[in-house]
Amino acid sequence: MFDNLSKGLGNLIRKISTGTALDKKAIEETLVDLKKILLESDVDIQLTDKLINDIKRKCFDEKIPSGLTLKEHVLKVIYDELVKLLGEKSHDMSGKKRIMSVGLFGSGKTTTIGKLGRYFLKQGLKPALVGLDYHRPAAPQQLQQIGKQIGVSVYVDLKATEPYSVAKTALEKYKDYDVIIFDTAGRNALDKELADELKKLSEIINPDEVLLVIPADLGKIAKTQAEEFHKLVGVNGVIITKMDGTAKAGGAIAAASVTGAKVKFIGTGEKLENFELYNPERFVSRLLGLGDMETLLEKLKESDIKKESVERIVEGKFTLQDFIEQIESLDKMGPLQQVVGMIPGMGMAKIPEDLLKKQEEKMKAYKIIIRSMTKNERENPDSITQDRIKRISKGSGRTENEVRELLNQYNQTKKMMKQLGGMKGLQRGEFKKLAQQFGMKI
Ligand SMILES: Nc1nc2c(ncn2[C@@H]2O[C@H](COP(=O)(O)OP(=O)(O)OP(=O)(O)O)[C@@H](O)[C@H]2O)c(=O)[nH]1
Ligand SMILES: [Mg+2]
Repeated sequence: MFDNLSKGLGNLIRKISTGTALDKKAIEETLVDLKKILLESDVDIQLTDKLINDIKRKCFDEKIPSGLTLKEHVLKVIYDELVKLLGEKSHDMSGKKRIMSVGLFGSGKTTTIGKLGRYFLKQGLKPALVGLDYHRPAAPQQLQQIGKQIGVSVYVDLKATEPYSVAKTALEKYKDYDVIIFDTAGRNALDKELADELKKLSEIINPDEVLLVIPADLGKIAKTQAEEFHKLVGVNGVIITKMDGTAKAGGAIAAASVTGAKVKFIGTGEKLENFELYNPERFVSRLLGLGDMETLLEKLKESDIKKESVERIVEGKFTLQDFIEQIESLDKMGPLQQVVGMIPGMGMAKIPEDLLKKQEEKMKAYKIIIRSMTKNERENPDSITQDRIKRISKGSGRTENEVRELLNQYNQTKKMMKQLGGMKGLQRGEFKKLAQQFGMKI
């Protein structure tokens, strides 16, 4: 599925992650590749240019968020912008009772309605399907067949010549059902005949949701179609069908999204189970082929957790609890170094090597020691006397020297923090900025 787009983007991401240094030139080259990949997927040129410019601005002008390397930042920016291009949010269908499908000939409406019926059934709801296509011969029978396949009630009138009375009868018949899905007829184009029919049906049905069904191979043209149908009957959501077997899927989704229409589901094959709720984040992760991206996002979340302890550091308070948190996180990303790095003029500051180095054994020992301290001792390590050191050593099963070493490390770090806080040239504004980066309201 979405082979070309996925392969192209996957390669690009791999190139960034495994490549050596990432400088401005390398990022520019990457973006040239990205542009090519998007245009090949029939994403509109203006949308593509905007995306590339937004990525450039974020990569070159914005500060790298705490916890991320430049590479990770670039990956994250690309990921975010692609998600934005492809829809930003996912949307479910909860609480929608009367759903009307619209779309041109052969776009996949009837099949999609079967898929939707199956989807609601799986949600534990009681759906019904209503056939309103009395234009194309055998359309009602097609829907009946689909209903049988999924075990959902279908109402059609095989003798009907127009859809309006059928719609009225169905509304009455299924008034106690959870969801009623109406299958309308298609035409070659959104001509007057189709427009009149849909308008009239929309008045009778008074739908909670009008779903436009668009085949993915339309690519960027999907935009015009979405706009036209929206003007006519007010489209709430779009379903992009036939995502399988076209290189234009990305273009169609982007085009539909840009009209403000929400892509709600995607059809990924002829079978009724080839259907999924559309989630742009998951979709982009899949396109990019990322286990990596998930790890990256997790990492971002982790760096959020450290807000409080950084806040205390900035305030000049720094307890043993913070200390152990910092040591633990060094393992992952070294926030101490970053805190230092973000302070103007301190980018190159050297923090004692053995504090920054990953020292798993020592860390374990420190944790055990800190755990066997009282709360007061943890918060006021200066109060720890020789006697207490003895007791802590006994309680934790570590040597007195180790306890002293821990206290030394802590004091060194605290001193360093103080120095940083009192450094000349460290303007309040900049400090404020630093604090705000950690989400603090100052
Ligand atoms: N590969 C693939 N084929 C699909 C998908 N959805 C629908 N189709 C096929 O597209 C063709 C048209 O589907 P229909 O559901 O009949 O389309 P329609 O919009 O109801 O067509 P009309 O009622 O004639 O306007 C059928 O052969 C379907 O099997 C999909 O997601 N992937
Ligand atoms: Mg049909």
